[in-house]
Amino acid sequence: MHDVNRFSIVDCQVLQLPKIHNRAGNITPIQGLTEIDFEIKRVYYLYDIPGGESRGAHAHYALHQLLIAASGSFEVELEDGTDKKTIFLNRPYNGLLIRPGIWRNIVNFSSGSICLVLASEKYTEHDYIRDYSEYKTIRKTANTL
Ligand code: T46
Repeated sequence: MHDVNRFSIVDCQVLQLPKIHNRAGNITPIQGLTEIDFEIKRVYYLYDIPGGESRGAHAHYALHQLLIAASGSFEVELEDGTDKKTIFLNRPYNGLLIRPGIWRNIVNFSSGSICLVLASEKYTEHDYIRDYSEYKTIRKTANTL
């Protein structure tokens, strides 16, 4: 059984991550099941994003993710089938938790920005819902049960 109908956008919050500072710069460590409530099975990052491009436009059945603006800034548009909200990320010590069943669109990347992602599962295309009308049907069905 997957978690696609378990979460709403209220469950997608910006976490304040640790920042260890000294005069030579900063370090932000993130450990699975410590700073975030899942084990990290995969790390990937989006970079060299051409101006005006967007990423995402899908939801996941089971994946939990933490998105970090490791450099620069971008906006994350979130939707749970009912409500929407937009989160602006521009600090490497903030991370946006995105839960299963949340449609996301990542837009307005600043030049040279890097979106670092920590994921709870290895990559599988079977975990994606890439069709928006299918997504709406899945969430609507859940809301009427
Ligand atoms: C998400 C946002 C933030 C892989 O082979 N392995 C991977 O781990 C990933 C993430 C992607 N891919 C392949 C699958 C596609 O052929 O890379 C290609 C582009 O993937 P996608 O169109 O899903 O990329 P984004 O940037 O739209 O979405 C990605 C993640 O897929 C998604 O989970 O939340 O970044």
